[in-house]
Amino acid sequence: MDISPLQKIRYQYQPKIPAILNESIQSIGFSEGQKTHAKADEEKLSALFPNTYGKPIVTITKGSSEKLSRTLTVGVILSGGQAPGGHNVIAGLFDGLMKGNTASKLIGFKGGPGGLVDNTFITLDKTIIDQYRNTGGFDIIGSGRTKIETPEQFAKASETVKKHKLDALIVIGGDDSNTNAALLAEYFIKEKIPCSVIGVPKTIDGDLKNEYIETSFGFDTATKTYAELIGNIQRDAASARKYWHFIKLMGRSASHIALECALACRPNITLISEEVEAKKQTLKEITETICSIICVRAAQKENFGVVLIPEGLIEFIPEFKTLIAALNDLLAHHAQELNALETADDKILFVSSKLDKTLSLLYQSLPHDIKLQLILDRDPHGNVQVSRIETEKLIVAMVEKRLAELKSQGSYTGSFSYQTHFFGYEGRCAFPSNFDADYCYALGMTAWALAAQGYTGYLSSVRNLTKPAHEWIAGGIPLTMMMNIEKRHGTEKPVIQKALVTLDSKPFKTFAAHRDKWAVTTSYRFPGAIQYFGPSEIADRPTETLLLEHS
Ligand code: FBP
Repeated sequence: MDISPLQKIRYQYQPKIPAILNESIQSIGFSEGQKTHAKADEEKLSALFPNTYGKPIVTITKGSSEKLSRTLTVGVILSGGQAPGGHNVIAGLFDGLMKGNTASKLIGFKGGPGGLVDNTFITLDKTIIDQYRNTGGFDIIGSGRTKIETPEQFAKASETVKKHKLDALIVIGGDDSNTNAALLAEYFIKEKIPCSVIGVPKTIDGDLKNEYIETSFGFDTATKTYAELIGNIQRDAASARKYWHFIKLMGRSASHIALECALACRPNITLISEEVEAKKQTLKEITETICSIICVRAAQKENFGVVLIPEGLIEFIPEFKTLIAALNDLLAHHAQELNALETADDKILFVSSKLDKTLSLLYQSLPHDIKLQLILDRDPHGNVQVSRIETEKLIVAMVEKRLAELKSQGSYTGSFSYQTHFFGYEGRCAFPSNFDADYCYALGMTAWALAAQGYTGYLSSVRNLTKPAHEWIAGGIPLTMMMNIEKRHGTEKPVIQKALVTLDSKPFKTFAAHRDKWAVTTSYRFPGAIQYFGPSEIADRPTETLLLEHS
Protein backbone atom coordinates (compact mmCIF):
# COMPACT_ATOMS: atom_id res chain seq x y z
CA MET A 1 0.00 0.00 0.00
CA ASP A 2 1.32 3.45 -0.90
CA ILE A 3 0.99 5.60 2.19
CA SER A 4 0.31 9.34 2.27
CA PRO A 5 2.45 11.52 4.57
CA LEU A 6 -0.59 12.17 6.80
CA GLN A 7 -1.36 8.46 7.11
CA LYS A 8 2.23 7.75 8.06
CA ILE A 9 2.13 10.34 10.84
CA ARG A 10 -1.34 9.22 11.99
CA TYR A 11 -0.05 5.68 12.52
CA GLN A 12 1.96 7.09 15.39
CA TYR A 13 -1.05 8.75 17.06
CA GLN A 14 -1.76 7.16 20.42
CA PRO A 15 -5.48 7.51 21.19
CA LYS A 16 -6.38 9.05 24.53
CA ILE A 17 -8.60 6.80 26.66
CA PRO A 18 -10.48 6.77 29.98
CA ALA A 19 -8.04 6.46 32.90
CA ILE A 20 -9.60 3.16 34.00
CA LEU A 21 -8.68 1.48 30.72
CA ASN A 22 -5.06 2.47 31.24
CA GLU A 23 -4.99 0.62 34.57
CA SER A 24 -3.24 -2.72 34.82
CA ILE A 25 -5.43 -5.74 34.19
CA GLN A 26 -5.38 -6.57 37.90
CA SER A 27 -7.01 -3.27 38.82
CA ILE A 28 -10.02 -3.28 36.50
CA GLY A 29 -13.43 -4.30 37.80
CA PHE A 30 -17.14 -3.78 37.12
CA SER A 31 -20.05 -2.26 38.99
CA GLU A 32 -23.70 -2.88 38.17
CA GLY A 33 -26.64 -0.48 38.56
CA GLN A 34 -30.38 -1.08 38.85
CA LYS A 35 -32.45 -3.33 36.60
CA THR A 36 -33.32 -1.37 33.43
CA HIS A 37 -36.56 -0.82 31.49
CA ALA A 38 -37.38 0.04 27.89
CA LYS A 39 -39.18 3.37 27.46
CA ALA A 40 -41.99 1.71 25.47
CA ASP A 41 -43.52 -1.70 24.73
CA GLU A 42 -42.03 -3.20 27.88
CA GLU A 43 -44.35 -6.18 28.00
CA LYS A 44 -43.77 -7.22 24.40
CA LEU A 45 -40.01 -6.72 24.71
CA SER A 46 -39.66 -8.72 27.91
CA ALA A 47 -41.56 -11.57 26.22
CA LEU A 48 -39.34 -11.39 23.13
CA PHE A 49 -36.11 -11.17 25.14
CA PRO A 50 -36.74 -13.39 28.19
CA ASN A 51 -33.01 -13.86 28.85
CA THR A 52 -31.59 -10.44 28.11
CA TYR A 53 -34.35 -7.97 28.96
CA GLY A 54 -33.91 -5.66 31.95
CA LYS A 55 -30.21 -6.22 32.67
CA PRO A 56 -28.40 -3.56 34.72
CA ILE A 57 -26.18 -0.77 33.40
CA VAL A 58 -22.50 -1.70 33.86
CA THR A 59 -19.64 0.68 34.68
CA ILE A 60 -15.98 -0.26 34.47
CA THR A 61 -14.38 0.78 37.73
CA LYS A 62 -11.33 0.14 39.84
CA GLY A 63 -11.57 -3.40 41.15
CA SER A 64 -10.51 -6.82 40.05
CA SER A 65 -11.75 -9.63 37.88
CA GLU A 66 -10.02 -12.89 37.07
CA LYS A 67 -12.04 -13.19 33.90
CA LEU A 68 -10.23 -10.33 32.19
CA SER A 69 -7.10 -12.42 31.68
CA ARG A 70 -8.98 -15.26 29.97
CA THR A 71 -7.73 -16.44 26.57
CA LEU A 72 -10.54 -15.41 24.24
CA THR A 73 -11.50 -15.97 20.65
CA VAL A 74 -13.54 -13.01 19.51
CA GLY A 75 -15.27 -12.28 16.20
CA VAL A 76 -15.91 -8.78 14.92
CA ILE A 77 -18.32 -7.43 12.29
CA LEU A 78 -18.56 -3.98 10.74
CA SER A 79 -22.17 -3.41 9.81
CA GLY A 80 -24.06 -0.81 7.77
CA GLY A 81 -22.78 2.50 6.44
CA GLN A 82 -19.14 3.46 6.90
CA ALA A 83 -18.28 5.86 9.73
CA PRO A 84 -14.86 7.33 10.52
CA GLY A 85 -13.18 5.50 13.39
CA GLY A 86 -14.32 1.93 12.70
CA HIS A 87 -10.72 0.79 12.31
CA ASN A 88 -9.88 2.24 15.71
CA VAL A 89 -12.71 0.31 17.35
CA ILE A 90 -11.09 -2.85 16.01
CA ALA A 91 -7.62 -1.65 17.08
CA GLY A 92 -8.91 -0.90 20.60
CA LEU A 93 -10.60 -4.29 20.74
CA PHE A 94 -7.43 -6.02 19.58
CA ASP A 95 -5.22 -4.14 22.06
CA GLY A 96 -7.68 -4.93 24.84
CA LEU A 97 -7.59 -8.63 23.96
CA MET A 98 -3.79 -8.56 23.99
CA LYS A 99 -3.78 -6.68 27.28
CA GLY A 100 -5.93 -9.46 28.77
CA ASN A 101 -4.01 -12.36 27.30
CA THR A 102 -1.62 -12.42 24.36
CA ALA A 103 -2.87 -15.87 23.37
CA SER A 104 -6.30 -14.42 22.52
CA LYS A 105 -7.44 -14.30 18.91
CA LEU A 106 -9.46 -11.82 16.84
CA ILE A 107 -11.40 -12.91 13.78
CA GLY A 108 -12.87 -10.36 11.38
CA PHE A 109 -15.95 -11.46 9.42
CA LYS A 110 -15.86 -10.02 5.94
CA GLY A 111 -18.52 -7.85 4.36
CA GLY A 112 -20.78 -7.31 7.36
CA PRO A 113 -23.24 -9.72 9.04
CA GLY A 114 -23.27 -11.77 5.80
CA GLY A 115 -19.67 -12.77 6.61
CA LEU A 116 -20.82 -14.36 9.86
CA VAL A 117 -23.62 -16.24 8.11
CA ASP A 118 -21.29 -17.47 5.34
CA ASN A 119 -18.20 -17.86 7.55
CA THR A 120 -15.98 -15.67 5.38
CA PHE A 121 -13.29 -14.29 7.65
CA ILE A 122 -9.70 -13.30 8.22
CA THR A 123 -7.64 -13.54 11.38
CA LEU A 124 -6.66 -10.06 12.46
CA ASP A 125 -3.12 -10.00 13.81
CA LYS A 126 -0.87 -7.13 14.84
CA THR A 127 0.61 -6.70 11.35
CA ILE A 128 -2.84 -6.16 9.86
CA ILE A 129 -4.16 -4.00 12.69
CA ASP A 130 -1.11 -1.72 12.56
CA GLN A 131 -1.85 -0.88 8.92
CA TYR A 132 -5.25 0.51 9.85
CA ARG A 133 -4.72 2.45 13.09
CA ASN A 134 -6.25 5.95 13.02
CA THR A 135 -7.37 5.59 9.40
CA GLY A 136 -10.84 6.14 7.93
CA GLY A 137 -12.93 3.53 6.14
CA PHE A 138 -14.10 0.04 6.90
CA ASP A 139 -11.87 -1.66 4.35
CA ILE A 140 -9.99 -3.76 6.90
CA ILE A 141 -12.83 -6.32 6.65
CA GLY A 142 -15.55 -4.47 4.70
CA SER A 143 -19.14 -3.86 5.73
CA GLY A 144 -22.62 -4.93 4.64
CA ARG A 145 -26.30 -4.48 5.39
CA THR A 146 -27.47 -8.11 5.56
CA LYS A 147 -30.14 -8.47 8.21
CA ILE A 148 -29.87 -11.76 10.05
CA GLU A 149 -33.54 -12.66 10.42
CA THR A 150 -34.51 -16.02 8.95
CA PRO A 151 -34.17 -19.22 11.02
CA GLU A 152 -31.65 -20.46 8.39
CA GLN A 153 -29.51 -17.34 8.85
CA PHE A 154 -29.56 -17.72 12.63
CA ALA A 155 -28.63 -21.39 12.30
CA LYS A 156 -25.76 -20.61 9.92
CA ALA A 157 -24.48 -17.79 12.14
CA SER A 158 -24.52 -20.22 15.09
CA GLU A 159 -22.59 -22.81 13.09
CA THR A 160 -19.89 -20.21 12.41
CA VAL A 161 -19.74 -19.24 16.08
CA LYS A 162 -19.41 -22.89 17.10
CA LYS A 163 -16.84 -23.64 14.41
CA HIS A 164 -14.54 -20.88 15.67
CA LYS A 165 -15.48 -21.53 19.33
CA LEU A 166 -16.14 -17.81 19.65
CA ASP A 167 -16.34 -16.49 23.20
CA ALA A 168 -17.72 -13.21 21.94
CA LEU A 169 -19.01 -11.45 18.88
CA ILE A 170 -18.62 -7.69 18.56
CA VAL A 171 -21.11 -5.98 16.24
CA ILE A 172 -20.06 -2.49 15.20
CA GLY A 173 -23.19 -0.91 13.79
CA GLY A 174 -26.09 1.52 13.90
CA ASP A 175 -29.60 1.07 15.25
CA ASP A 176 -30.56 -1.73 12.84
CA SER A 177 -27.28 -3.63 13.27
CA ASN A 178 -27.44 -3.39 17.04
CA THR A 179 -31.02 -4.64 16.90
CA ASN A 180 -29.46 -7.65 15.16
CA ALA A 181 -26.91 -7.86 17.99
CA ALA A 182 -29.69 -7.95 20.60
CA LEU A 183 -31.51 -10.70 18.70
CA LEU A 184 -28.32 -12.75 18.39
CA ALA A 185 -27.49 -12.35 22.09
CA GLU A 186 -30.92 -13.67 23.01
CA TYR A 187 -30.75 -16.49 20.46
CA PHE A 188 -27.32 -17.69 21.62
CA ILE A 189 -28.54 -17.95 25.22
CA LYS A 190 -31.66 -19.82 24.11
CA GLU A 191 -29.54 -22.23 22.07
CA LYS A 192 -27.01 -22.59 24.92
CA ILE A 193 -24.18 -21.22 22.76
CA PRO A 194 -21.69 -19.63 25.16
CA CYS A 195 -20.92 -16.56 23.04
CA SER A 196 -21.39 -12.99 24.30
CA VAL A 197 -22.67 -10.36 21.89
CA ILE A 198 -21.57 -6.76 22.39
CA GLY A 199 -22.57 -3.87 20.14
CA VAL A 200 -20.66 -0.67 19.40
CA PRO A 201 -22.63 2.52 18.56
CA LYS A 202 -21.70 3.52 15.03
CA THR A 203 -23.36 5.89 12.59
CA ILE A 204 -22.51 9.26 11.12
CA ASP A 205 -26.24 10.04 11.41
CA GLY A 206 -25.86 10.62 15.16
CA ASP A 207 -29.24 9.04 15.88
CA LEU A 208 -28.04 6.20 18.07
CA LYS A 209 -27.83 8.05 21.35
CA ASN A 210 -29.49 8.41 24.72
CA GLU A 211 -28.58 9.33 28.26
CA TYR A 212 -25.74 6.80 28.29
CA ILE A 213 -24.69 6.84 24.65
CA GLU A 214 -23.81 10.50 24.24
CA THR A 215 -23.01 10.18 20.55
CA SER A 216 -22.43 7.52 17.95
CA PHE A 217 -18.93 7.38 16.52
CA GLY A 218 -18.27 8.94 13.13
CA PHE A 219 -20.69 11.84 13.66
CA ASP A 220 -17.85 14.09 14.79
CA THR A 221 -15.59 13.53 11.78
CA ALA A 222 -18.36 13.39 9.19
CA THR A 223 -19.99 16.64 10.33
CA LYS A 224 -16.62 18.38 10.51
CA THR A 225 -15.88 17.24 6.96
CA TYR A 226 -19.25 18.53 5.70
CA ALA A 227 -18.86 21.75 7.70
CA GLU A 228 -15.53 22.38 6.02
CA LEU A 229 -17.14 21.92 2.58
CA ILE A 230 -20.17 24.06 3.48
CA GLY A 231 -17.87 26.80 4.81
CA ASN A 232 -15.92 26.73 1.54
CA ILE A 233 -19.13 26.98 -0.47
CA GLN A 234 -20.36 29.83 1.71
CA ARG A 235 -17.15 31.75 1.02
CA ASP A 236 -17.53 31.04 -2.68
CA ALA A 237 -21.17 32.18 -2.58
CA ALA A 238 -20.25 35.39 -0.76
CA SER A 239 -17.41 36.03 -3.20
CA ALA A 240 -19.21 35.34 -6.48
CA ARG A 241 -22.60 36.61 -5.22
CA LYS A 242 -24.45 34.79 -7.98
CA TYR A 243 -25.65 31.38 -6.75
CA TRP A 244 -28.01 29.93 -4.24
CA HIS A 245 -26.49 26.61 -3.17
CA PHE A 246 -28.89 23.84 -2.15
CA ILE A 247 -26.97 21.23 -0.19
CA LYS A 248 -28.48 17.89 0.77
CA LEU A 249 -26.71 16.34 3.75
CA MET A 250 -26.67 12.70 4.76
CA GLY A 251 -28.57 11.42 7.73
CA ARG A 252 -31.22 8.91 6.76
CA SER A 253 -33.91 9.99 9.23
CA ALA A 254 -32.64 12.32 11.89
CA SER A 255 -31.45 15.87 11.08
CA HIS A 256 -28.56 15.86 13.58
CA ILE A 257 -26.00 16.27 10.78
CA ALA A 258 -27.82 19.24 9.23
CA LEU A 259 -28.32 20.83 12.65
CA GLU A 260 -24.67 20.40 13.61
CA CYS A 261 -23.53 21.88 10.29
CA ALA A 262 -25.93 24.80 10.76
CA LEU A 263 -24.47 25.53 14.19
CA ALA A 264 -20.93 25.26 12.85
CA CYS A 265 -21.44 27.26 9.62
CA ARG A 266 -24.50 29.53 10.05
CA PRO A 267 -25.91 29.19 6.53
CA ASN A 268 -28.99 31.20 5.49
CA ILE A 269 -31.50 28.37 5.68
CA THR A 270 -31.46 24.94 7.31
CA LEU A 271 -34.46 22.67 7.16
CA ILE A 272 -34.92 20.35 10.12
CA SER A 273 -37.08 17.35 9.25
CA GLU A 274 -38.33 16.84 12.79
CA GLU A 275 -39.62 20.44 12.91
CA VAL A 276 -41.29 20.04 9.52
CA GLU A 277 -43.10 16.99 10.88
CA ALA A 278 -44.01 18.62 14.19
CA LYS A 279 -45.43 21.67 12.43
CA LYS A 280 -47.04 19.49 9.74
CA GLN A 281 -45.46 21.67 7.05
CA THR A 282 -46.35 20.84 3.48
CA LEU A 283 -43.88 21.00 0.61
CA LYS A 284 -45.69 24.16 -0.50
CA GLU A 285 -45.16 25.81 2.89
CA ILE A 286 -41.47 24.85 2.94
CA THR A 287 -41.11 26.35 -0.54
CA GLU A 288 -42.87 29.53 0.58
CA THR A 289 -40.48 29.94 3.55
CA ILE A 290 -37.41 29.52 1.34
CA CYS A 291 -38.79 31.90 -1.30
CA SER A 292 -39.60 34.60 1.25
CA ILE A 293 -35.95 34.59 2.41
CA ILE A 294 -34.71 34.64 -1.18
CA CYS A 295 -36.95 37.68 -1.80
CA VAL A 296 -35.67 39.58 1.25
CA ARG A 297 -32.05 38.90 0.29
CA ALA A 298 -32.77 39.89 -3.32
CA ALA A 299 -34.12 43.23 -2.09
CA GLN A 300 -30.75 43.65 -0.32
CA LYS A 301 -29.05 42.86 -3.66
CA GLU A 302 -27.85 39.56 -2.25
CA ASN A 303 -28.88 37.04 -4.86
CA PHE A 304 -26.93 34.29 -3.19
CA GLY A 305 -27.23 32.03 -0.22
CA VAL A 306 -26.87 28.54 1.19
CA VAL A 307 -29.67 26.13 2.08
CA LEU A 308 -29.07 22.89 4.01
CA ILE A 309 -31.51 20.04 3.44
CA PRO A 310 -31.39 16.85 5.53
CA GLU A 311 -31.61 13.82 3.27
CA GLY A 312 -34.47 12.30 5.26
CA LEU A 313 -36.67 15.40 4.83
CA ILE A 314 -39.02 13.83 2.34
CA GLU A 315 -40.15 11.18 4.83
CA PHE A 316 -41.08 13.87 7.37
CA ILE A 317 -43.28 16.02 5.15
CA PRO A 318 -46.71 14.68 6.19
CA GLU A 319 -48.12 14.19 2.67
CA PHE A 320 -44.92 12.38 1.58
CA LYS A 321 -44.82 10.29 4.75
CA THR A 322 -48.24 8.91 3.86
CA LEU A 323 -47.17 8.42 0.24
CA ILE A 324 -43.96 6.59 1.25
CA ALA A 325 -45.85 4.35 3.71
CA ALA A 326 -48.27 3.44 0.91
CA LEU A 327 -45.36 2.83 -1.49
CA ASN A 328 -43.63 0.62 1.11
CA ASP A 329 -46.75 -1.55 1.41
CA LEU A 330 -47.15 -1.59 -2.35
CA LEU A 331 -43.52 -2.64 -2.90
CA ALA A 332 -43.81 -5.31 -0.22
CA HIS A 333 -46.89 -6.83 -1.83
CA HIS A 334 -46.36 -6.20 -5.57
CA ALA A 335 -42.57 -6.38 -5.92
CA GLN A 336 -42.65 -9.19 -8.49
CA GLU A 337 -45.25 -7.53 -10.72
CA LEU A 338 -43.37 -4.23 -10.56
CA ASN A 339 -39.99 -5.77 -11.31
CA ALA A 340 -41.45 -7.61 -14.29
CA LEU A 341 -42.34 -4.28 -15.96
CA GLU A 342 -39.64 -3.15 -18.34
CA THR A 343 -39.88 0.58 -18.78
CA ALA A 344 -39.77 3.33 -16.18
CA ASP A 345 -43.03 4.75 -17.51
CA ASP A 346 -44.78 1.38 -17.11
CA LYS A 347 -43.58 1.18 -13.50
CA ILE A 348 -44.81 4.72 -12.77
CA LEU A 349 -48.18 3.94 -14.36
CA PHE A 350 -48.50 0.71 -12.37
CA VAL A 351 -47.69 2.44 -9.09
CA SER A 352 -50.07 5.34 -9.82
CA SER A 353 -52.88 2.87 -10.52
CA LYS A 354 -52.40 1.11 -7.19
CA LEU A 355 -52.42 4.25 -5.01
CA ASP A 356 -55.60 5.91 -3.77
CA LYS A 357 -56.72 9.02 -5.64
CA THR A 358 -55.09 11.69 -3.43
CA LEU A 359 -51.76 9.88 -3.19
CA SER A 360 -51.80 9.04 -6.87
CA LEU A 361 -52.26 12.74 -7.73
CA LEU A 362 -49.37 13.71 -5.44
CA TYR A 363 -47.17 10.98 -6.93
CA GLN A 364 -48.00 12.04 -10.46
CA SER A 365 -47.26 15.70 -9.68
CA LEU A 366 -43.61 14.90 -8.86
CA PRO A 367 -40.69 15.26 -11.27
CA HIS A 368 -40.09 12.07 -13.28
CA ASP A 369 -36.76 11.22 -11.58
CA ILE A 370 -38.23 11.62 -8.09
CA LYS A 371 -41.12 9.28 -9.02
CA LEU A 372 -38.59 6.61 -9.94
CA GLN A 373 -36.32 7.26 -6.97
CA LEU A 374 -39.29 6.80 -4.62
CA ILE A 375 -39.90 3.26 -5.87
CA LEU A 376 -36.31 2.04 -5.73
CA ASP A 377 -35.80 -1.12 -3.68
CA ARG A 378 -35.81 -0.63 0.10
CA ASP A 379 -32.66 -1.63 2.00
CA PRO A 380 -32.66 -5.01 3.80
CA HIS A 381 -34.04 -3.31 6.93
CA GLY A 382 -37.03 -1.89 5.02
CA ASN A 383 -35.72 1.68 4.86
CA VAL A 384 -36.27 3.96 1.87
CA GLN A 385 -32.85 4.71 0.36
CA VAL A 386 -33.08 8.45 0.90
CA SER A 387 -29.49 8.99 -0.23
CA ARG A 388 -30.76 8.13 -3.72
CA ILE A 389 -33.70 10.56 -3.69
CA GLU A 390 -32.68 13.95 -5.02
CA THR A 391 -34.70 16.01 -2.54
CA GLU A 392 -32.46 19.03 -3.17
CA LYS A 393 -33.55 18.99 -6.81
CA LEU A 394 -37.21 18.60 -5.88
CA ILE A 395 -36.95 21.65 -3.61
CA VAL A 396 -35.11 23.68 -6.26
CA ALA A 397 -37.79 22.84 -8.83
CA MET A 398 -40.53 24.02 -6.45
CA VAL A 399 -38.60 27.18 -5.53
CA GLU A 400 -37.87 28.06 -9.15
CA LYS A 401 -41.54 27.68 -10.06
CA ARG A 402 -42.73 29.79 -7.15
CA LEU A 403 -40.15 32.53 -7.78
CA ALA A 404 -41.33 32.77 -11.39
CA GLU A 405 -44.89 33.31 -10.09
CA LEU A 406 -43.70 35.92 -7.60
CA LYS A 407 -41.75 37.67 -10.34
CA SER A 408 -44.79 37.86 -12.57
CA GLN A 409 -46.70 39.41 -9.65
CA GLY A 410 -43.90 41.94 -9.15
CA SER A 411 -43.02 40.79 -5.62
CA TYR A 412 -39.62 39.33 -6.56
CA THR A 413 -37.09 41.40 -8.42
CA GLY A 414 -33.93 39.32 -8.02
CA SER A 415 -32.22 36.81 -10.25
CA PHE A 416 -32.17 33.18 -9.25
CA SER A 417 -29.31 30.90 -10.25
CA TYR A 418 -28.61 27.80 -8.26
CA GLN A 419 -26.25 24.89 -7.71
CA THR A 420 -27.19 21.62 -6.04
CA HIS A 421 -24.87 19.41 -3.98
CA PHE A 422 -25.10 16.23 -1.97
CA PHE A 423 -22.57 15.71 0.80
CA GLY A 424 -22.70 12.22 2.22
CA TYR A 425 -20.16 9.72 1.05
CA GLU A 426 -17.47 12.45 1.21
CA GLY A 427 -17.58 12.34 5.02
CA ARG A 428 -18.04 8.69 5.88
CA CYS A 429 -14.45 7.52 5.41
CA ALA A 430 -12.42 10.60 6.33
CA PHE A 431 -9.40 10.19 8.61
CA PRO A 432 -11.06 10.13 12.05
CA SER A 433 -10.73 13.37 14.00
CA ASN A 434 -8.83 13.07 17.27
CA PHE A 435 -12.20 12.88 19.01
CA ASP A 436 -13.34 9.91 16.92
CA ALA A 437 -9.90 8.26 17.01
CA ASP A 438 -9.93 8.43 20.84
CA TYR A 439 -13.62 7.63 21.28
CA CYS A 440 -13.54 4.63 18.93
CA TYR A 441 -10.40 3.16 20.43
CA ALA A 442 -11.98 3.49 23.90
CA LEU A 443 -15.24 1.90 22.66
CA GLY A 444 -13.26 -1.04 21.26
CA MET A 445 -11.35 -1.58 24.51
CA THR A 446 -14.57 -1.31 26.48
CA ALA A 447 -16.18 -3.93 24.22
CA TRP A 448 -13.27 -6.26 25.02
CA ALA A 449 -13.67 -5.73 28.78
CA LEU A 450 -17.44 -6.37 28.67
CA ALA A 451 -16.97 -9.48 26.53
CA ALA A 452 -14.15 -10.82 28.71
CA GLN A 453 -16.37 -10.40 31.77
CA GLY A 454 -19.06 -12.44 29.99
CA TYR A 455 -21.67 -9.69 29.56
CA THR A 456 -24.01 -10.18 26.61
CA GLY A 457 -26.69 -8.08 24.90
CA TYR A 458 -24.88 -4.85 25.79
CA LEU A 459 -23.78 -1.77 23.87
CA SER A 460 -20.28 -0.53 24.60
CA SER A 461 -20.60 2.91 26.19
CA VAL A 462 -18.07 5.67 26.79
CA ARG A 463 -19.48 8.87 28.27
CA ASN A 464 -18.59 12.22 29.84
CA LEU A 465 -17.28 13.03 26.39
CA THR A 466 -17.00 16.81 26.71
CA LYS A 467 -14.37 16.29 29.40
CA PRO A 468 -10.75 15.29 28.70
CA ALA A 469 -10.48 11.65 27.66
CA HIS A 470 -8.93 10.44 30.93
CA GLU A 471 -12.19 11.51 32.67
CA TRP A 472 -14.41 9.55 30.28
CA ILE A 473 -16.55 6.80 31.85
CA ALA A 474 -16.55 3.36 30.24
CA GLY A 475 -19.20 0.66 30.59
CA GLY A 476 -22.10 -1.16 28.97
CA ILE A 477 -25.78 -0.37 28.35
CA PRO A 478 -28.32 -3.20 27.87
CA LEU A 479 -29.49 -3.14 24.26
CA THR A 480 -33.08 -4.00 25.20
CA MET A 481 -33.29 -0.75 27.16
CA MET A 482 -33.13 1.19 23.89
CA MET A 483 -35.73 -0.85 22.01
CA ASN A 484 -39.36 -0.45 21.06
CA ILE A 485 -41.74 -2.16 18.64
CA GLU A 486 -42.12 -0.69 15.15
CA LYS A 487 -43.79 -1.75 11.92
CA ARG A 488 -41.22 -2.83 9.32
CA HIS A 489 -42.09 -4.42 5.96
CA GLY A 490 -45.69 -4.44 7.21
CA THR A 491 -44.97 -6.49 10.39
CA GLU A 492 -44.26 -5.53 13.99
CA LYS A 493 -40.57 -5.91 14.92
CA PRO A 494 -38.43 -5.07 17.96
CA VAL A 495 -36.00 -2.31 16.93
CA ILE A 496 -33.67 0.16 18.60
CA GLN A 497 -35.44 3.49 18.78
CA LYS A 498 -33.88 6.17 16.59
CA ALA A 499 -32.96 9.33 18.51
CA LEU A 500 -34.34 12.13 16.36
CA VAL A 501 -33.71 15.86 16.86
CA THR A 502 -36.01 17.09 19.61
CA LEU A 503 -37.33 20.63 19.39
CA ASP A 504 -36.75 21.30 23.08
CA SER A 505 -33.08 20.28 22.91
CA LYS A 506 -30.38 22.91 23.40
CA PRO A 507 -28.84 22.44 19.94
CA PHE A 508 -32.21 23.01 18.23
CA LYS A 509 -33.17 25.92 20.49
CA THR A 510 -29.81 27.60 19.88
CA PHE A 511 -30.29 27.22 16.14
CA ALA A 512 -33.89 28.46 16.31
CA ALA A 513 -32.84 31.52 18.31
CA HIS A 514 -30.40 32.62 15.59
CA ARG A 515 -31.83 31.42 12.30
CA ASP A 516 -33.86 34.55 11.47
CA LYS A 517 -30.70 36.62 11.64
CA TRP A 518 -28.64 34.07 9.70
CA ALA A 519 -31.37 33.99 7.03
CA VAL A 520 -31.12 37.59 5.96
CA THR A 521 -27.73 38.82 7.10
CA THR A 522 -24.68 37.02 5.77
CA SER A 523 -23.29 35.60 9.02
CA TYR A 524 -21.30 32.70 7.62
CA ARG A 525 -18.69 30.86 9.65
CA PHE A 526 -15.85 29.01 7.97
CA PRO A 527 -14.82 26.05 10.14
CA GLY A 528 -11.93 24.98 7.87
CA ALA A 529 -10.42 21.50 7.70
CA ILE A 530 -10.22 19.03 10.58
CA GLN A 531 -7.06 19.67 12.58
CA TYR A 532 -5.17 16.59 13.71
CA PHE A 533 -2.35 18.47 15.40
CA GLY A 534 -2.11 21.68 17.36
CA PRO A 535 -3.87 23.22 20.34
CA SER A 536 -6.25 20.82 22.07
CA GLU A 537 -9.12 23.37 22.01
CA ILE A 538 -9.11 22.99 18.23
CA ALA A 539 -7.71 19.50 17.59
CA ASP A 540 -9.80 17.74 20.28
CA ARG A 541 -12.92 19.92 20.17
CA PRO A 542 -16.14 17.88 20.14
CA THR A 543 -19.15 18.84 18.01
CA GLU A 544 -21.29 21.90 18.77
CA THR A 545 -24.16 19.46 19.39
CA LEU A 546 -22.29 17.58 22.12
CA LEU A 547 -21.01 20.80 23.69
CA LEU A 548 -24.51 22.30 23.81
CA GLU A 549 -26.13 19.08 25.04
CA HIS A 550 -23.69 18.97 27.94
CA SER A 551 -23.38 22.67 28.68
P1 FBP B 1 -25.92 3.56 9.01
O1 FBP B 1 -27.23 3.89 9.63
O2 FBP B 1 -25.76 2.14 8.67
O3 FBP B 1 -24.78 4.08 9.82
O4 FBP B 1 -25.81 4.33 7.63
C1 FBP B 1 -26.11 5.66 7.55
C2 FBP B 1 -25.99 6.21 6.16
O5 FBP B 1 -24.73 6.77 5.95
C3 FBP B 1 -27.10 7.21 5.93
O6 FBP B 1 -26.70 8.49 6.33
C4 FBP B 1 -27.37 7.06 4.46
O7 FBP B 1 -28.70 7.37 4.14
C5 FBP B 1 -27.13 5.60 4.22
O8 FBP B 1 -26.19 5.19 5.17
C6 FBP B 1 -26.61 5.31 2.84
O9 FBP B 1 -26.56 3.95 2.66
P2 FBP B 1 -25.64 3.22 1.59
O10 FBP B 1 -24.25 3.23 2.13
O11 FBP B 1 -26.20 1.85 1.56
O12 FBP B 1 -25.76 3.98 0.32
